[in-house]
This record gives sequence, C-alpha cells and structure tokens, in this order.
Amino acid sequence: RYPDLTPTPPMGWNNWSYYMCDVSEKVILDNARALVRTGLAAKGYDTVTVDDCWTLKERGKSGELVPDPAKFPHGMAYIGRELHRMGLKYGIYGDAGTLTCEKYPGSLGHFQQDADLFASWKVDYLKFDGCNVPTAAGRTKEETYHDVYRQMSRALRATGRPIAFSVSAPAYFQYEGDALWHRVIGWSGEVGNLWREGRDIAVEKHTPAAKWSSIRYNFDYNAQLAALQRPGRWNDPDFLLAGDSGLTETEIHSQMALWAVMAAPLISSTDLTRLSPAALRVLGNKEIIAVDQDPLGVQGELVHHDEETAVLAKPLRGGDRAVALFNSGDTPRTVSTTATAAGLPAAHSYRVRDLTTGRTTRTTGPLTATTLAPHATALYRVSAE
Ligand code: A2G
Repeated sequence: RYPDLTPTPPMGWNNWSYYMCDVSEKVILDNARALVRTGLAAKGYDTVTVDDCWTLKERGKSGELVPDPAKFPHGMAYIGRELHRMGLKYGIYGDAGTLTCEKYPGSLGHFQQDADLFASWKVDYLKFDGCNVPTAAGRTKEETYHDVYRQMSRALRATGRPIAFSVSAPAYFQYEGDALWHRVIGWSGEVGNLWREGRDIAVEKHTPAAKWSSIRYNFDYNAQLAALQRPGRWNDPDFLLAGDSGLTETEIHSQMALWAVMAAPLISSTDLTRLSPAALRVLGNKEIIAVDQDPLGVQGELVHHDEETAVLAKPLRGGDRAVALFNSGDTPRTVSTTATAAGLPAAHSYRVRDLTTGRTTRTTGPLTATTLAPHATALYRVSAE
C-alpha cells in the first residue's frame, strides 16, 4: 500500500483547464505568485501542477524525458526550486501509456527512469494519466492498468522521495459497469493517494452551458462514490472552475460547496493572475475550505436526491455536520431536510451557521434553504446544542 501522503484532500492549482497545452515557465510561475499574492496559498492551495505538453515529442539519447526548452527555458528543476522558495509544492504530469493524451511521450517502459527524474527535480506530486495504455498480451484491460499503475507506484516509492500519487485509471473505466469501476477505484486507493473519476471537467474554451453541465455530471457521479473513499485516499471529481469565463457566481459557489461537502481535492484551474473578486471570495472561503479539509476525512453522503435537488451531509470532527442543499434545476426551489436526517443526534435545538453569509441561526430540527436560486447550493454547519 502506497504511503499516506495526503491526510486531507490535496489543494492547489493546475494549468490544464485554462491553458491546456499553452503551458510554460511563465504561466506556471506567474500563477504560483498569484496563488501566494491572493492569500490562497496560505489558505491551503499549496500544490502547483504542470499538466500535459511540457516535454519534447521525443525522448532524449538515454531515453529520458526532455523538457521543451521553448516552454521551460530554465528546465524543470528550476520550477521546483522557485515553487519551493515560495513555500509551494511541485506537481508534474505523466502518463502510464506509450503517449500522453496530447501525444507527448508516455512513461510505459520508463517507469523507474521517469520516477527518478521527477525525484531529482524535487517533485512532490505526480498526476499520472492513463491515455494510450495498450492492453498487454494475455491480460485484461483492467489487469493491464493495474499492472502499470502498480509499477509506477513502486517506482515512486523506490526513489525514497515522498511524492503524492494521483491515479487517473478510474476515468478510463467509467462507462464499463459499476462492478468494474468500483474494483478499479479499490486498487487505485492501494497504489496511490487520490484518483480521477468521472469525466474531464470542461475547459475554458467550452461554452458556459457545457461548463455547468460538466460540473453537474461530475457531482452526480462523485456523489455515488462516498463509500469508496477512505480518509487519506480521495475521490477526485476534477478541477474547480471558479475564475473561468461564463459561470455565474452562484454556479462557482455551488461547485466549491459541493466539492467541499464531498471532501474532494480543491484544485483550481484558471488564470489566477486576473481572478475576479467574486472568484477569489469563493475559492478563499475559509469555513468552506475547513469543511473540505476536516480531519475526519469523510466524504459527505446523499441524504436525499431527485431530478432537481440534492441534500448531502458530512460528519465533522467534534460532532458537527456540514449540510449542503443543492437546487440543480432551472427554477427557484425550497430545499429542506432535518438535523436528524443529516445524522445529528436528537436535541431540542441546533445552531445553524450559513457558511456563505456567515450568519448563525437556530432551529428545533428543520434545515431549510428557502427559494434557492437555480443552480445554487446552501452550505450549513450544524451543531446540536
Ligand atoms: O489529459 C487527460 O484527459 C486528463 N484526464 C486531463 O485532466 C488532462 O490532464 C489531459 C491532458 O492531455 C485524466 O487524467 C482523467
């Protein structure tokens, strides 16, 4: 079993959703500086990950990955030094197959060599994708994925450097039946610390409607996986889109609240150098971050779910519960549950703190969000008195 390197869900920033293959030293370091300047780094967003397209299309003479000198003129160890100097952690992207999704060299046949190279650059986090993994002779697709991810997991351990391991395998099994992807998630939590499931979240160039529907899709998918997550081993429904164009403040707040109640990794992927005050407020909401990062490490479960609404409850250390009331429909609705349905003990009175407005009220049991706007989520922290 891979070491426990992520006691709480990883937080940070990744370039993919906004910049895609237009990644560079400037993009990475400008955004890293923005992470620090905005105060988001101090709130826990500490891992900066370079996604696909950072290498040349061919390996070097010794079979090594070669950073693209036009994109990374000072090389990749330099990125690590700069990030570490800013108090941040260094994440990088690789792929378990012959080629990455964007057809740059994959690590198949080079697992130890690549792990050693990443460790020599002082990498702290590896996102390991699963494009172009050819099914091995005499093995099933699942066995093949298990083999390659296990090999990379061992290679990372053999470097002696603690490198958090993000496994993309489950995303490559999502249409193949519950039993199968449940199994894949099971072994992903043995070989690594977190795993990507659901679809890739929409990227900046997609329409606002596509962005919202991808948040919806990954929410619905991830919400069913609560039982497969364990403290320290995380389901990853992909990036937070706050800051990308076209989404409303209500929608980016909903994504943040839903991801937090599901104890999902909080990985922003936008242009942080021109983040709006609204997006910064959403990403920087300390009480919502605290729900996500709660030391119990439990993913909130669905208390209620229908076509238009969902209610989730997450146990927190000390006995409180975080309760999310989500109106996924296109008309205003009142969404409600009760304290006991959300798992709180029976009591005469409960304190209800609205983590969006910061207002505290009291209830004898009913928890209601009155006429929630379309796509809005209310997130409450509820304590029995
Ligand atoms: O490659 C895949 O689609 C990744 N998805 C996505 O996040 C991004 O890294 C892209 C780059 O080519 C998964 O890892 C599931």
